[in-house]
Amino acid sequence: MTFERIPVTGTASPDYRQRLATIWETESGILGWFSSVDHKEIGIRYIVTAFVFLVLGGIEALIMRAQLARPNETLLTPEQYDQLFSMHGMTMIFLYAMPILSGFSNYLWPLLLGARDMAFPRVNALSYWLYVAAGIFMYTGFAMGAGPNDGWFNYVPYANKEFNPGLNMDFYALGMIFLGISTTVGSINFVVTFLRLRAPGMSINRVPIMIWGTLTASAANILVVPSVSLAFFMLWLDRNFGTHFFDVAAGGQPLLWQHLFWIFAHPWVYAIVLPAMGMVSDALPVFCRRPLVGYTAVVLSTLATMTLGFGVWVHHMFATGLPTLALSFFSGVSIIIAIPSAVAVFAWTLTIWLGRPVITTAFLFFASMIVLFVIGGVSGFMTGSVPVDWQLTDTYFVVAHIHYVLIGINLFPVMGALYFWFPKFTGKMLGEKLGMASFWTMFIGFNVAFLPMHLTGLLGMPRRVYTYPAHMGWDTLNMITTIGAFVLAIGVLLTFVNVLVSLRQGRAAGANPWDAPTLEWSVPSPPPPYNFAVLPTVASRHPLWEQRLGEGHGTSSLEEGLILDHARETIGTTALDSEPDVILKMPFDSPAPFVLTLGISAVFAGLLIPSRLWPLTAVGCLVTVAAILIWLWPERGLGQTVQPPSEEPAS
Ligand code: HEM
Ligand SMILES: [Cu+2]
Repeated sequence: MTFERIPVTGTASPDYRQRLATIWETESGILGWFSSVDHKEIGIRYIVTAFVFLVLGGIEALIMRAQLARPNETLLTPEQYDQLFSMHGMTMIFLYAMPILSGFSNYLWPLLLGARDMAFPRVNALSYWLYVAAGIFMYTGFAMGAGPNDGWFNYVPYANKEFNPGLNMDFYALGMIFLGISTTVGSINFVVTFLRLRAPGMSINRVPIMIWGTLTASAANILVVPSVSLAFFMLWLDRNFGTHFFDVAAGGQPLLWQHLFWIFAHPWVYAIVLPAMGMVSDALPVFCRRPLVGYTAVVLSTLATMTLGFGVWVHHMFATGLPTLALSFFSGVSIIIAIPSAVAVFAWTLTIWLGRPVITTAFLFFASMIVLFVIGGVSGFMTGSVPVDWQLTDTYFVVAHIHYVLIGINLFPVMGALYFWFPKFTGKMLGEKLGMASFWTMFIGFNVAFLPMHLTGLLGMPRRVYTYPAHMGWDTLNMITTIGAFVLAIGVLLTFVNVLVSLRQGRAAGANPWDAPTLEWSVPSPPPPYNFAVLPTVASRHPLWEQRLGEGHGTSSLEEGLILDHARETIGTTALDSEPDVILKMPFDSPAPFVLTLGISAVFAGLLIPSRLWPLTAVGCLVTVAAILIWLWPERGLGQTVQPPSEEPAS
């Protein structure tokens, strides 16, 4: 071993726990709140913030649906509609769907892996603050009547200064680069945490599938976010400094925008579904009282989906006049992706089939995802085929498809995950009666809203239009869709009510209310600030089910393990076999990530009108540098050579 200090093995005595609690606790009060780097705190904040954005995006959607309920409606002007559908898409995709999964992952990863925090707790806090700030930044534009108004895909030349002279696109372009920093640092944190912080014995074939989902999504983010950041940077230069990247008249290339955007945005679709699929793969089996069928196949299919996912972006560009040979290739790959997705669907179905499912709200949300995923998959198959897509593209069929995919395999599993992990987060159970009511209202409302949209699309109603003439055969279908949308919204609301009620008077949950097999259920609910008193040693994929399954011969050790209490410490392990390797010193709380975010926000605000606001940018740069200095200031307590206390055995 490469330890400078040999860690002690033992069990957790009460005063050892007490010592850990003092070391790990976040200071109370407002300063503590802005300084906390605890992954659980950050995870909850991510989840709450993302749900706030879900509500905002949902309200935007309902206003649109009110406008579209009847032909020739004049509730909204075309410009208002443009901003609403752009903000809705952008909010749902970038400020809800991805961050909500980051929230669950932030909270759950260290617990699932048997660690005390993420690899870089301060970076974790930074990614949260940057996300909030970028969200506020883009919504500031909207509040000023200058929100993005060319769709979340933001095609040039509509987005060029010539056709869009306001600040709308500058808010969006800068906001996206801003948010990209958050995503990138967050993703790097996940990858390093995966490589170094798994409990001793958790070799890569014992990692929960949710970890694989977030890991592949993070790896993808690191590869593709630069593409979209570059695109938005070029757009910002075109708009503010007279460059001509996307200007045909000067030899620029509008299609370049679409390539750079979709090289990012298609894999992004997997980034917002693979972690959700992972949550289902881990949680669904708990209710079936048996392990997931085909662990290895599902892990490999996760990796395969992501890998193929990089190669299909052109299916969003079938109608742009690219050479047919290219179209055939991208169409082929798009359709092949159905294979790994089907592997996951078969694994879940078989798990239910072979198990004895306990029907709870969480189970229903997870099981319904299978149905919705199949429907979304079939329509995806259709739009993946070039000649069919030529008919369907830019009709409501596509709107139906994206919502089956996004709501079906992001929102539904997220709701399920909320019912499943809420007891761990809060120590309280969510109510089952309200839960069931919420599920059925959502499920029925969703299908009433979006199933008929396939027909509306087949009948030729174009998407992104703010109204339509009467007697095209679309009137009734649109009215049904709008009613369904409101029912769906009521269903979501019921879960929020459930959360509020349960926080006050929910039934106490206990450590493991679902009798689940993974490590997060081995600690109290909610977990103590240090997560694990002794660091667990893992001998199988289901440490808490070993007795029952005869797996790993019951040799995981959760009561006795490494004792680390010299400061904030956790154990670093090797990448493949997870052998203990080093004692990692974790940072203390610090306001630096928050201050850094303020600095970066000022920089971006200044760049909105670069010619006039440069002093703001300059101040922002100074604050940023100062915050980095505070962040990096050497702290004695972090050194690996810190003096060991006296109980260290002489070995
Ligand atoms: C109550 C639930 C929802 C309703 C009623 C709804 C409704 C709509 C409507 C009316 C549009 C505009 C269609 C058009 O004019 O082309 C739209 C677009 C869109 N929605 Fe939703 N939506 C809902 C939830 C969601 C969720 C949860 C997500 C993602 C997680 C999402 C993602 C999108 C995206 C990406 C677009 C495309 C925007 C664009 O074309 O620029 N929606 N939705
Ligand atoms: Cu795609």
